[in-house]
Parts: sequence; structure tokens; C-alpha cells
Amino acid sequence: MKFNTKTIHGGQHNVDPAYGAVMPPIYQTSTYSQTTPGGHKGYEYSRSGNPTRTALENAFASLENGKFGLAFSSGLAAIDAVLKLLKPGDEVVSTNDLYGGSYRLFTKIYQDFGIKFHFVGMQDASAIEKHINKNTKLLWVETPTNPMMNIIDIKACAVLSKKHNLLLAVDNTFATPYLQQPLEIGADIVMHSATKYLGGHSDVVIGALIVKDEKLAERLYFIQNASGAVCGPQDSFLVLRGIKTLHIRMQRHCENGKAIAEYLTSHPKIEKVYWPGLPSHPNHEIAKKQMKDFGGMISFTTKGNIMADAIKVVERLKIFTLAESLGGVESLAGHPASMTHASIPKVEREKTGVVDSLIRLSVGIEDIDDLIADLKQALG
Ligand code: P1T
Repeated sequence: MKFNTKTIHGGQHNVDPAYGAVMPPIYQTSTYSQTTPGGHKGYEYSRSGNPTRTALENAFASLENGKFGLAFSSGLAAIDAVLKLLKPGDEVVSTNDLYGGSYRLFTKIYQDFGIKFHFVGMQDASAIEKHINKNTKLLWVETPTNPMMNIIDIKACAVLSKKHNLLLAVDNTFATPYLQQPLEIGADIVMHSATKYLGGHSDVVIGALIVKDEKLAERLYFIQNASGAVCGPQDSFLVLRGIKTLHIRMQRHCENGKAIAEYLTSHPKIEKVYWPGLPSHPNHEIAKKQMKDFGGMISFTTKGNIMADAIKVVERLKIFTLAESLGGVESLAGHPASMTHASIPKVEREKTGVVDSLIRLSVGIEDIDDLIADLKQALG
């Protein structure tokens, strides 16, 4: 089955043997009747499993060419489950430019449980190996990175993870499986904040993990059930519905992203534009190699690096909404230094380029003329 068919049908056959409903029914139940203790039809309690969630988990697995999907109550809950594979004394090499909430989970929670994190500019693959030692267990990759849009070579990371017997996890939230499928090029775990492009409509918070290896899937399922950060059936249904249009939404996100990146590049008040599709992007060649197109996420800085200027721009936008999050049909704008990445100390975030004048756009699927006109008036 090709990708554009998988978004609609992947993992969804025989979802409703009872009445043949085309969409998986929302099984709004916490528990299931048993004829004798343990005598049930595959489900006993909705933390352990729910048929609507199963349909979503199967869809996740199909989209990423994995064998097993797991759905969580948020993207961070999915990351949390991966970290629970580790033990005190274990070490993780992670990219130094990543979602602020992931950084906060690593440094403010798991560091206190004795796990050591090394934050490295992973777009330079040769820098990674220097931080690997006998305690290293996990490479945590986010590509494109949030918000600097660095591209990390997944294949190069897979070579390292095999050489040193590490797990390689890729946060595929920005790219989505429409643009890249990390399991196909050697990753062990793919993670998503399905809150974003997979859901696609800014109406739900959900996380995903997808793997191929059965033993790893069993361990993650054990953690999912034992820790309990599962998503409900209504939310599962919403993401299932969103996934059906992922391919056509992504196509438009990419087209609009390209037009806006080019517009911003030529604007006299803009200093730098970060979008991996621009030939001037430092990782453009890797992006071309591992991604089908370049997505709808763009960051840029205004000239002079003055925070008040950047804030004025985001406040003036009318079609772009000033808000956290990304990946919905509607365009959003954010100011990472004071919003999504405020949990990263200023000196740390500035090292990676998250300066005070940085603005992040999640380019939606509206008419491109209206989006460019909005940016023009806000920058004017
Ligand atoms: O918000 P949640 O569903 O828990 O997902 C966390 C997360 C994980 N990984 C990446 C790359 C993310 O971008 C996020 C969430 N990000 C935002 C809310 C944001 O505005 O960047």
C-alpha cells in the first residue's frame, strides 16, 4: 500500500466487525464485561487497551512502516515512556536544539533520577561519537529541530547506534512520516507529538511511539500500562480522522512553506531565515537526501536582534495566530525565547541560535496570497 492510501486505510481493516462502520467507533468505556475471570474479547480495562486507541496505534504503525504503535496522552508522555527504558547511571546523547519541554523533562526530572544527558550539535555527525561511552544507552534525535530547523543525518546516527549498541530514537514531529520515515533508515523508535501534524487541527493532545522490534514493543507496552499515560477514545478518534488528510495537508504545508521562506529571504527587515529547503541552509544537502520535501515550519530573525521588534511583528499578525504549538491547518506564529523555549536558560538557548528576535512560523494551508499579505503588513 502506498503512503497516500495508508493515511486512509493503513491498519484500519476490520475495525468494526459488528456493523461495518467505516470509521472506527468511539468505544467510550473504561471496562469490559468478562464471562469468567479472564474470559473477555481482548480488552479488560481501558488503560491496558481500548479498541479506538488500538485503531489509532495500528494507523501510527502503518504510517511509519513499523510493526507496533503506542498512543499516549501527550508527546511528552511518549518521550517519558522511552526514558523509562533507562536506569540510573545510563547516559543519553541528545541534540542541543530541541523542543523546550523535552529539554525540561530531561534536565529537570530524569537528571535527578541519575540519568546523564549530553546536548550536542548533532547536525555535525562527527561530534556525536565523542560523547558516547560505555554508559551510553540512547541517542535522542529531533530532526528538523525545534525551533532552529537543523537537520540531523538519521542514517549516520543509525551507523553509530549499531556500532555502539545503542537505541536510536527520532522525534519525527516536524517532518511527519509524509516527509521521512526514520525506521526505514535504521532508527529503533519513532516518536511523535501527534498533537501537531498527525492530528492536524489543533484540537487534541496525543503522543505516539512506533517500533519494529517485538521485545522493545513489549517493554514499552508494559511501561505504557504500568505508568498509565494513555489517551482517551474521543481523542484517539480525532487523530484517526486527522491522519486521513495528512498527505494532502502536508503537500500544501510544503508549498506554502517554500513560498514564505522565499518571501522572507528577500525582505529587507529580515536577518536570517531557517528553512531546510533553502539552498543556503547549512544542512540542505542532508535534508534533500532524507526528506521528500521540506515542510511548513520556518524560523527567522529580524535585523538588529531586538526582542521588542520581534514581539511587535507577532502581535501585529492577523491571519497567523500568536500561539504555542504547530502543525494545524491554521497558521501560527510564536516567539520561542519567551514561549516554547522559555524553559531553556538564556545562555544555553542563545548558543544554539534561539535569540531574542527569533520568530517561529507554523505555516498553515490557507491561501498563500493572504499569508504573504499578512506577513507584509506585520513587518511593515
Ligand atoms: O505537546 P506534546 O504533545 O506533549 O508534545 C511535546 C513535543 C515533543 N516534540 C516536539 C518536537 C514538539 O514540538 C513538542 C511540542 N511542541 C510545542 C508545543 C511547540 O509549540 O513547539
